Amino acid sequence: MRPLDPALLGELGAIVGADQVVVDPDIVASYAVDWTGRFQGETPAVVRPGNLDQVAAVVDVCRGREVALVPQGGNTGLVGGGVPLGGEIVLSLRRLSAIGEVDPLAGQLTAGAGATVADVHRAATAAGWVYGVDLGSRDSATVGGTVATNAGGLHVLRHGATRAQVMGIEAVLGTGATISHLGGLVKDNTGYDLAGLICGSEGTLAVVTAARLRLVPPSPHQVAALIALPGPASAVRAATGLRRSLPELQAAECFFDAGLALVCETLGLAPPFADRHPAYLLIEVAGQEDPTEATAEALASIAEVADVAVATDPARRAQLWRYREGHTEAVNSLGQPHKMDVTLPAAALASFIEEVPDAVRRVAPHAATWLWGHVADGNVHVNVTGVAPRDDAVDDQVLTMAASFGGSISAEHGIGTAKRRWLHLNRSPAEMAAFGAIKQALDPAGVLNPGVLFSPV
Ligand code: S2G
Ligand code: ZN
Repeated sequence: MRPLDPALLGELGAIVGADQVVVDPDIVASYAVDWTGRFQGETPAVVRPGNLDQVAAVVDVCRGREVALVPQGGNTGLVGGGVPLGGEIVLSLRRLSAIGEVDPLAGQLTAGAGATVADVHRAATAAGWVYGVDLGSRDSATVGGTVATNAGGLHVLRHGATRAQVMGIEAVLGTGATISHLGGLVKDNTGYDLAGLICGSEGTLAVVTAARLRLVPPSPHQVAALIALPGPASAVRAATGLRRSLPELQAAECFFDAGLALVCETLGLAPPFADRHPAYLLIEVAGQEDPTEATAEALASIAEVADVAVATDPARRAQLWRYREGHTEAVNSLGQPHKMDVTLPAAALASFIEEVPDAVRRVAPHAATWLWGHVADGNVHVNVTGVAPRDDAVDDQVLTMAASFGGSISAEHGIGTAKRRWLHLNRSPAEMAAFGAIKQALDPAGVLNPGVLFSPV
């Protein structure tokens, strides 16, 4: 890796402090690879600003010198969108971790981009509220990263994805301009929704430095239930039925026999039931009153239930969730997976789940396919192991199949660099041209995450 131009190194050090411009190869290496290990880049330096003004100054210097930046939060991304695959400088937002006081009347807080989702949960809970986004990587995923990717997670069914929580944003645009609109007004129809645009733009238009987040009332009574079903179609039907009969349903997750067996084996867990079953649906119901009875009644109305486990106490609920949340770790133990996070129309979801393993085998006979996901969102996580990291034949097969079923090639993980060659399957030339016009307007020098969404010029 070519070292950074000494003049630029000096300018950056003058902005953030010499100790916050890291060039030691052993240290910067961890910022240059994603946590699955599949996307390995390199960077001449990691720059760690401590406040908004420093972020703006760094963007301005790099913009002026046309030096590319990859904004990075907790580095939990899964599509190669937060690591320097083109030798970019890494702009780490982890130091911007302050969280403001919870506004008790509005039920909102302002969090710095470097605060973790878990930090926001703690701040909200301490003030008698709840933050509506929750995901497995909560302890390392940051507010900035989850805003940049419009992260979904486990409670989209009840509270929406990150974009639905964002009431305002502070960010440095690729033009070098700073926008700060953090008032959090619930109704604010004053021109373009810049927060909504920047949310999900994957660091290609602006560097998110803070976000105003809405909070939701606590639901102190929670019940989890794991039900065994004869197959994907019954899991989809059950999820829809439970959505209708349980208004306080806040999670509906599905996984399947092979994945559960792998989780139990890898994590040393006793299986949930005496027998193995083709499909499993894990639900969570949460309300101000105890929902156990309503949940039991709703489950009793599902004819195909082969077995059921219901949990109210936190430890037992956590045990049931471990079967679901352990999938990522268990699949990773087999080696670097190819991760395809897709959304299907409800009517096509079950047939996609049933057909995708054979589709994978047609292009990779020795690969293994692992499926799980947020069934009420139509979101399936297709993980394939036993394929070389750079061999993207299975990616092509799965993403093309999802699009052919009327689905999206990215549900919640974004496009990053990994999926840009398939973006045309979901977006028309007119849409891509609009994307390009927006990119040109907000990042005219093309220095913000140049390899993400668009192929580098
Ligand atoms: C999930 C987490 C990351 C992955 O399990 O909901 O979004 O794909 C995923 O392993
Ligand atoms: Zn997910």
